[in-house]
Amino acid sequence: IRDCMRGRIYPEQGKVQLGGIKEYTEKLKNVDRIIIVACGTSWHAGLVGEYLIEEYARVPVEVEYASEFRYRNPIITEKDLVIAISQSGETADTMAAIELAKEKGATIFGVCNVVGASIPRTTHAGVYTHAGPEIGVASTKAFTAQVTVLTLMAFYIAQQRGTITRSKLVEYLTELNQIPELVERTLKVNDKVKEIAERFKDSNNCIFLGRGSSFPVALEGALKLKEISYIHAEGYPAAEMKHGPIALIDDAMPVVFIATKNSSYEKVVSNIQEVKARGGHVIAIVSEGDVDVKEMAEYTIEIPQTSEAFVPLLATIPLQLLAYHIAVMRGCNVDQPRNLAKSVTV
Ligand code: F1P
Repeated sequence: IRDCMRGRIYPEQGKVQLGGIKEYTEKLKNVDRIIIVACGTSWHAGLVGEYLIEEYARVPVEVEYASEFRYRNPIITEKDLVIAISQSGETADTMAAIELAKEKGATIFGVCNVVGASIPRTTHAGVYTHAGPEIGVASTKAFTAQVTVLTLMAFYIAQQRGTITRSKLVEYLTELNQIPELVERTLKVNDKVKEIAERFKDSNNCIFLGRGSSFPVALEGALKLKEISYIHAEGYPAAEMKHGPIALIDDAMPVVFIATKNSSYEKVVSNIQEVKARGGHVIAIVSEGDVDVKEMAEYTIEIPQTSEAFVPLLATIPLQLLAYHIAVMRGCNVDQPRNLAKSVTV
């Protein structure tokens, strides 16, 4: 996250500078719609991006699975801005989605990790994530870096369009600048997460629930568990639970909530009560010092309090650790999960 922000944010001046897209300032000022295309974990980062760009820059955003987008006949025009997100920069579905959008005249930005990979070579402009090499197949630090870049992009676009005041930017960027230290503090939850992993390592299923920008975090928590522990896991918006998934809750179901003290806290608390009433085992990611959820949940994991915009950067970490510890305890190879390739090039 630190490498990703270096030279790009100036908290005291309330300024974001993104050299890779600076030639497109006029485009960003006038753009009517942004389409984000990506696969897997990168798609989840895109959903966080949607939340941030709509919230701060007030531009409508659509987030599409590249693997689906490329095969349908989507409406794209030269007015659109397409942001392709990919850790490897080689994912065939994302490449094909870019080609399709390019043919229709859209402007394409890339958010990639591997410098000089195929995607950054084919896009018009872009921002690198600088997360360093991802050793394991499943994306982890790349996700955090992608979310950081998308946060910077949201503030950058907001700055160009005047949808955010300088004083608000000073406030947000000052907080963002402190996120690397808060991540270090968050990593201290490791022993607690290990204890939770020990308790639930033999589960066959797991549900992850969150609201707002924590919904993609729930999706990512579920994907990590699937990818490296081979446990069937699903992420849902917490409010969607009552429309179906609630039928799955019984005393064999662990349910992981992202329940930090942000705008939807009260609503998440009532979702926790609904799960508890059906015998589900509640594991909750909460803000430091939380009292209410602590009384209700079987396990809580405390993370530092932040503005809603930055919750995904912290809340994802305990979920990645949970998937990691469960995988190790089940004897799975966390770096080389079965059936998965680092770059899906077909
Ligand atoms: C997309 C992705 C990863 C996943 C796995 C397979 O890759 O779905 O998110 O962890 O490695 O590919 P990318 O386009 O971000 O490189």
